[in-house]
Order: sequence, then structure tokens, then C-alpha cells
Amino acid sequence: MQVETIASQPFNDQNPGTSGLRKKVKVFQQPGYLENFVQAIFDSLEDFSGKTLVLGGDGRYFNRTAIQSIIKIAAANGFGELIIGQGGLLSTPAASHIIRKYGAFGGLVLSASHNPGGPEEDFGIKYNVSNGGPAPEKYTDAFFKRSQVIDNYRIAVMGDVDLDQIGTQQLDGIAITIIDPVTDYAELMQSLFDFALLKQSISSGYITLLFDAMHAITGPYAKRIFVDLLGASPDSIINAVPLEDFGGHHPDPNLAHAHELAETMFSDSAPTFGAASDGDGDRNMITGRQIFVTPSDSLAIMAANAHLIPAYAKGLAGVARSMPTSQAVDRVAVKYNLPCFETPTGWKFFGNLLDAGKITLCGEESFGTGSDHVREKDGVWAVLFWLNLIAKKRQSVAEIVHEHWKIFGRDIYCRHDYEAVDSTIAQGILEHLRSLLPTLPGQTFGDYEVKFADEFSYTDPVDGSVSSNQGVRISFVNGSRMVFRLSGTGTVGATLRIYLERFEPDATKHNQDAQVALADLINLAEQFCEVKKRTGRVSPDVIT
Ligand code: VG1
Ligand code: CO
Repeated sequence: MQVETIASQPFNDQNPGTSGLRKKVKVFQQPGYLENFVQAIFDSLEDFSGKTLVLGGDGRYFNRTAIQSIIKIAAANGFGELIIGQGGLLSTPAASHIIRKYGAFGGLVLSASHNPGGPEEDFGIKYNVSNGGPAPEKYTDAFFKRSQVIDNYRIAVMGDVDLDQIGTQQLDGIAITIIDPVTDYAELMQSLFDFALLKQSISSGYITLLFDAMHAITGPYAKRIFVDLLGASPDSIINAVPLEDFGGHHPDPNLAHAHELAETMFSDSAPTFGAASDGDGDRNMITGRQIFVTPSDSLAIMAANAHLIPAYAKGLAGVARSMPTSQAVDRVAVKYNLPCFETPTGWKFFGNLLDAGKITLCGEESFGTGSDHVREKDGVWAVLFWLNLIAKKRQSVAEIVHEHWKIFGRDIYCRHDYEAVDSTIAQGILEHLRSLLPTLPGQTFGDYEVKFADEFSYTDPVDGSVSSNQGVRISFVNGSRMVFRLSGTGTVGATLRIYLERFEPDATKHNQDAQVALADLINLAEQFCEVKKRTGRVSPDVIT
């Protein structure tokens, strides 16, 4: 193999955020930008010579170009084999599974997840370690450090690889295996859920399904699993063809962006079940006829009912949620005597808990749920989990949710996002909040007496690593909470996220609209953070 060493200049902005490095495509297209970052990753890793790297992405604009470059850099750096999804496609959870199943050294997943795609939009790259999960902070810190001093990258002199031809090509010094992106993942799903029951429930018409793939990666997965294996009609999947620009939309599964699905689910012709997934297939939105299930509730309901699913029939080792996720799952953990962990935002913090067998299920308020079957959140898995629950319990989504609230009470929840805020103003908001923290405990605001106010810091119970500054939280004596943090996935300015929750034990009050039920807390949040005052905005950009 002929290898060239190309001199390059370091870029100062290659610090991975919540989930990998995300930038505008134009930034990634700068000469040496992608190459430097990939070389910085390889320079930070040890002992991978001759080993296997998994490679794939969500199919967005620049995916194929980036894959061709990465193949050549990986070859030059001594990897022995690359396993690549056909067409350069792999959903994030499928990549995680393939790393685990084939004992790969790690993987590179090309995605900016729920961010829009296209020449003017976003691209991203993240490294996953050998457990199949996102690289923990000690890795991402090392990548960033290396990227700041790197002055060359190594690249093999070779032609482009045919990404569409399944099979192994033995090139000079490296084997390149193109696999079907769906097959291994579909087999895994069949091993976890009761496919016979699901098939019967769908063919009998007991379950009618609408899945919105948002023109993103889950289209082919949904088609194989829901249509080919479970017998759903082909028109039960909408926006099924992955497009480089996701049809010009944000592939973000929430009521705002998956509006086509939302409109149908709240109309008279709604099917029994509706769901959507994001750009890279790790998120999920769950809805039923006339009902939207908050991700926090979804996690709690999954935990309370997991024993009904074949893969979890033996019970759960424990559960975990990210800090801003509502406390609904905590109530399930108390009732069933399960260990319950609170981690910072981002899936990388669940990896150690899953590997150590401390938890089986975990989730985030940002439409992410998953289990120990892979080391990423998993959208299609969550959909199958819910379908299996509906089929087994013979209840509608609304019945399942209302029954859950009756037993555990309802954690009324919402998140307000202020996007593309000037970074200096956003930092000012956080600093202002920090300055308030010591003064708040003991003060009363209407019905709300502050119990504690702090900045969340997490000590990993497995390896003892500490992650500080993970969000400002204000907790009240009545169990309500608000959390403020800045996004680590945006690419324009700063995004302020405000998370609000209030516990409602009274079943006669469970049907309230969250914005109404949380109105006092929403006002209080503004009083504390002054986002409207400081930015001149009148309302959040996105409410979920
Ligand atoms: C957001 C979510 C976080 C999630 C992350 C990656 O991060 O809040 O819960 O893990 O996206 O999800 P942030 O820092 O913007 O709040 V995905 O589907 O983009 O891989
Ligand atoms: Co995603």
C-alpha cells in the first residue's frame, strides 16, 4: 500500500460535543478538516493495527465523500478490515450492534442526527468504542487535544471503493467488507421481541401503524422490519426513502417537526399507533390515537412493563435517566426496588452502567430510550417495545399511559428551546443563574419553595470519572424542578434548553395540557434566567 503523508494546519474548533463533532458541511469541506479530525482520533487510539473498524452514516449530504476519505485514512493508519454499511448507510444503533457482534475495535458514525442536512446544513462524525457506545469523555478530550496540534495526516493512495456492492474486497493490506445495513439489526430485534405476536396483532388489524422515517436512515429498517417481517402495509411508512437533505426538513421526531404524523394521529382517521425516528435512527417519538407520550413517560412505562417483553422477562438490573429527564422512572424504580441512576445529558454516560450490568434500560427526555442490547439509544427498538406492549396488554396507548399515571402519578413535563441565541448572551444567562444559586434555597415563589439549587456534577460509579458543569438545576420542596443547560449539538450560536416538571398525584388532574399545568413554573423560569428579557425573544423556538 502506498501511503502519503499530507502536511496540514490544525483547526481550533474540533471539540466534540454531546454526541460527536458537528459543524456545517461547509466547515467539513475545508481542505484537511475532516482528514485532520479522523487522524486526530486515530492518533489518540492505541493498538488497532490489523483490527476492524465499522463505518457508516445516516446518508446525509457529504456522507459518501467523507466515507471515501475515511477508508483511505483508515487503510493508511493500519486497520486490517473495514465493515461498511451498503451505500455508506448505518443507523447509529445498527452501527453499535455491528461493532459488538463482529468484535470490532471501534466505529465511526457519520451523522448530525436530528440536525438538518444538505450543502448549507450540518454534518457530523462520532467515534464509538469497542463496546459499541459513544466514546467517553476521556477519549473525546484526547481527540480535541490532538486536533489542536496535528500537522499532518496519512492517506492511502487508492481509488474509491464501490460502496454498493455487498461482499469483501481484499485490497492491498486491508479488507473492505460491505454489508447489508439492516440484516444484523433485524435479527437482533427478532431475538428481543415477540415477532409472532406482533405479526398476528398487525394482520388481524388489532394494531394499525404509522411510522414516519422523516426521509432519514430508518426508512430501510422500518420497511424490512414492519412491512417485510411483520406484515404491515407499505403505506404504513411515510417519508421512507432516505434523502441527502431529508426533504429539506429537520429529521427531528417531535410534534413540531414530525407534523405530518402528528396531524394524522390527532385526526379522526388515526391508526392505533404512530411513531417517528430521527436522522440517524437513535431517537423515537411515540404517539397513540389522540395522544403523545413524552419520552420521560415512555421510559417510565417501559420500565414498569419490561417483564412483558421476552428480552426483559427476567426483570431489570436497574434503570438510568439523564438529569433533565423527568423523575417518572424514579417512581417505577422505587416501587420495584430497582437501582436508579441520574447521569449527565448524552448517551456516552450510560455505557459504563450498561457494561457493568448495573442497568438494563435507560433514557433521555430528548426522545431517546434504549437498553443493554446495544450501547446507543435505539428508535426502532423503542417502537417495537411499544408495539409488543400494546399487543401483549391488549390496551391502547392512551389506556397504557393513563393506567400508568393512575398508579404512579403524572410528572407533567416540557422542554423549551431557545435556538441560535448569541453565544455571549447565552453565557451571560448561565452566569446569571450561577450567581443566583446560593441565594435560592429556602426562598418561596408562590407555591414553590426552593429545596436546593446547584450545578449538576456527576461521578461515574464505575470508573470514578467526574463530569462537572452539566446543567443548572433548581428543585422545589413539592417535587417540581427546572433545569437550564446549553446544547452541545447545535451548530449556530447557542441553544438554551429549559426543562420544567411538576408532579401531579391527583388522577382527576392528569388530563391537563402541560403548558397550562406548568404555567407558573414557566414564568418562574423566566424570572430566574431572563432569556426573553436578554434576547428580546417572546417565546421559545421549539416546545417539546
Ligand atoms: C441533545 C439531547 C441529548 C442527546 C443528544 C444527542 O443534546 O439533549 O439528550 O443525547 O442531543 O442526540 P444537546 O447537548 O443538544 O442538548 V442525537 O439523536 O443528536 O445523537
Ligand atoms: Co440521533
